[in-house]
Amino acid sequence: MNIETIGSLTSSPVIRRHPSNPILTAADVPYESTLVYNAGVTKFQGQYVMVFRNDVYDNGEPRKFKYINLGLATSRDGVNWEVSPKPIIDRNFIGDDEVQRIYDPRLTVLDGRVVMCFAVDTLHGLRGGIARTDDFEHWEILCLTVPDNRNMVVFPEMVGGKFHRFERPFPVYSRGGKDRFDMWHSDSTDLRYWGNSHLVMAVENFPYANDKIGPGAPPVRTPKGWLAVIHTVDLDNARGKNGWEPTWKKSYCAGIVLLDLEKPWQVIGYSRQPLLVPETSYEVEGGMRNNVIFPGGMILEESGEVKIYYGAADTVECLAQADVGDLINMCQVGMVQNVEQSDSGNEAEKKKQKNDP
Ligand code: BMA
Repeated sequence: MNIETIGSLTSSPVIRRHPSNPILTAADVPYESTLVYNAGVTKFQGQYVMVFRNDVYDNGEPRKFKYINLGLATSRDGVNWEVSPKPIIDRNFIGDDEVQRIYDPRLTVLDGRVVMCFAVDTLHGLRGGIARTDDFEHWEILCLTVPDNRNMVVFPEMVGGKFHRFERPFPVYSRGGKDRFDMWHSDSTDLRYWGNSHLVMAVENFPYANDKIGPGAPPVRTPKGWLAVIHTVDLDNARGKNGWEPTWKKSYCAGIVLLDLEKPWQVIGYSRQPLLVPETSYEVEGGMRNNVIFPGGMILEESGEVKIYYGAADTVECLAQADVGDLINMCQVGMVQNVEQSDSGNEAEKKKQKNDP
């Protein structure tokens, strides 16, 4: 398969990795744990709350996968975390034998309650789940999509009388039979039934992605628009063994997008440069899958500081910070109206597909 390779990328100067990174690892977890990453993070009832993915391998040995569960951690400052004594969610969460794994949680506080999106691997495909809780103990399952869908994030408030979510389905036939996965939007009046779907952005819109894009953290409201962090993936067949994965050829970065406050499926602007690129040792070395930055939490502080939480190398959880004005400026440099209808995106895609036999 021919692909246009992306080449080397660098992180934006506006983003600062926290000096305490990684802020959560398996060593912080008081139960069986090998990899701690891809957490959802929010502020709830006066503290920071994190639900993290905990992968367990036999003796911590690569390729001896045992199970995944989700753990809970709380923090007063968003940097130092205390992990609850037991995991909170495992594959029995939904009460369906089809379910193999539940992972990649994202948290939104909506009407004073916590809404969690999560990925569900089943025997018949990957489903996107939405559940709601007040205490991280009792949950109400609201929605499970048909396959294949993943990376769902729910907005923190209703807009135009509707709930809103971003999601990342896996179209295959229409996208050349391979990864060309894009970010979509749907709305709902009850968080259970979703529709009115729109394409928000496609992989070919991003000069630094050639494989797929998807929602990262639930968007935050700013005066200029909804600010959303996304993940972007580039594939390079020249990449060899990378981490524990024998044939890992992908690299995951974070990107930043600004969306219309009233019509959150419409892109106002987005940066043509990545926000965060795998560069530090905990992102590029010794991980399960090196070169992965997978954002799942974004918090806008009153000071204007934005905290972005991300899984690094599918192994540890990290924090990066930026000023909200800088992130908005990055998007405004790349202003664009109605990306989903842009011909240039379609032309770029046609060109790429023509190059792929
Ligand atoms: C994605 C998901 C994430 C993971 C990433 C990189 O497709 O499976 O959970 O972090 O790949 O391995």
